Amino acid sequence: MKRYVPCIIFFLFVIPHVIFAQKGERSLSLKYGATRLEKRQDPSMKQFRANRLGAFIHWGLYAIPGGEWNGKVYHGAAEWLKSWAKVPSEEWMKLMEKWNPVKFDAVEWARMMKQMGVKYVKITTKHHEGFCLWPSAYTRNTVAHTPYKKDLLGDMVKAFNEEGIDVHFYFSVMDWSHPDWRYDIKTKEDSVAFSRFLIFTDNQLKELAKNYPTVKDFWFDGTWDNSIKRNAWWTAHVEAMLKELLPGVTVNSRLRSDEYGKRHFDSNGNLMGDYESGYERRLPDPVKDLQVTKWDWEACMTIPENQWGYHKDWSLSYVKTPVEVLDRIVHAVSMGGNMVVNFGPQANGNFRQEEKVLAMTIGNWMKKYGECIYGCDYAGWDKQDWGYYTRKGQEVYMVVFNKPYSKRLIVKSPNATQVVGAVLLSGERLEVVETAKNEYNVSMPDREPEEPFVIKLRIKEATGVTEKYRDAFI
Ligand code: FHN
Repeated sequence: MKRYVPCIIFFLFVIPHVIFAQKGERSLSLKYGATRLEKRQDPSMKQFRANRLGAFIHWGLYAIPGGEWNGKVYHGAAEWLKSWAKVPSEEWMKLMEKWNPVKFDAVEWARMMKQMGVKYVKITTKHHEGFCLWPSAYTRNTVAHTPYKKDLLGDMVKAFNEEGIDVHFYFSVMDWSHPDWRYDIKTKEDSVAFSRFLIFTDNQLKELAKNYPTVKDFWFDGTWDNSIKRNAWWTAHVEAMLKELLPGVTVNSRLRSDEYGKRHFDSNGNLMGDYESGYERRLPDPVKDLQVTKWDWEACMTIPENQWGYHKDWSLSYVKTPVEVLDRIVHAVSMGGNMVVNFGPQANGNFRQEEKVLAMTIGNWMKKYGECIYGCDYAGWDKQDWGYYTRKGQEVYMVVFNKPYSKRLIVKSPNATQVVGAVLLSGERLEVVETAKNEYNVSMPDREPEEPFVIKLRIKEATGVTEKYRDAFI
């Protein structure tokens, strides 16, 4: 009998916990799990949500080699070159001697981002390589010890803020160049070193919060290793520490682990941090994955298939067109998420031409149609093949990406919601024909736009269901 005791305990206690956890019901009492069950509704979080469109800037020493080391071009992400080419830290950090982005102009960057219509920019303060864009007092691996010397981060924060753009800090906890960084804690020595590393990281985070108090968000990365997962207390502590230092600040889910090593969502299935940050270079399915509309989330996207930092050869993978990037932006908003489009500036401080064109094209579209993005959310209407719905209060937007040969855009409204009119954002009216219960045809404009376009629906809610329709008896 004794032999079966562990099995009985497993089936009686562990399995039910796992099942409840998957349903997102509270069953385990967690010390380091989610701190709330609903979306945050304070002004800072509302602003984060309303912003909807952001830009990522991945900029660090990796921009100097641009994906090539000792004559060999590596296809992987350029910011991982140190790892692909197995470059020792001392050698990698010699790149600091060449860091001199003489063409960098923070004001120009901010103008470009403003023109693109982004409401916030996420800047890599420190990526996995360990090089800091600010003059940190806690390491030598900073911009202060390069020929450039000046505080790049400070200049960016100032310039972006002056354009009314919020600044978010990307921060990699994993630091390949710090002697105390560990992937796992296997020995007493690891444990001692890693404790020092966590103090070092706390100091850097406090320094960032203190020196750049207008920062609105911390976006953590490099937190997936066992060393961090075994220190769940620390992830909870960092979230609390930053929120105390910077009231209103938002923190992504990627920072957090609970005491069972569960990341993003705790062992009860509840979101940790303020918004989910697992959608990287991919998006939830707009029909099957509607559960994401229950929490805040933010996706990020590269323009080539997988290059965040500057890589000199973009021909090595597929490069998305501006319309494809736009499609992803609208897709995210239609499911209640934010989208962050990545840029990897060159080492001299210039953006590559393709990125400038993309930013300009998206910006021109946002100027005309941004009304269906900013402040918008999941509409709750069944997705149709022509594109996506977004919604702001009583305004329901159709964002049309695929023109139908029938010249009719099918709309299926939720129960007790009638469509009583449709207009282009220019004001031009479109014909609406009711075709069945809660089904309509909206006609295409006479002059069909040569770009994705937006139709605003006029709706009436809770006015009673039309009785003229009968379902078939089957
Ligand atoms: O390894 C990084 C990668 O270089 C890049 O910074 C992205 C951005 O989301 N995050 C990591 C991978 O998840």
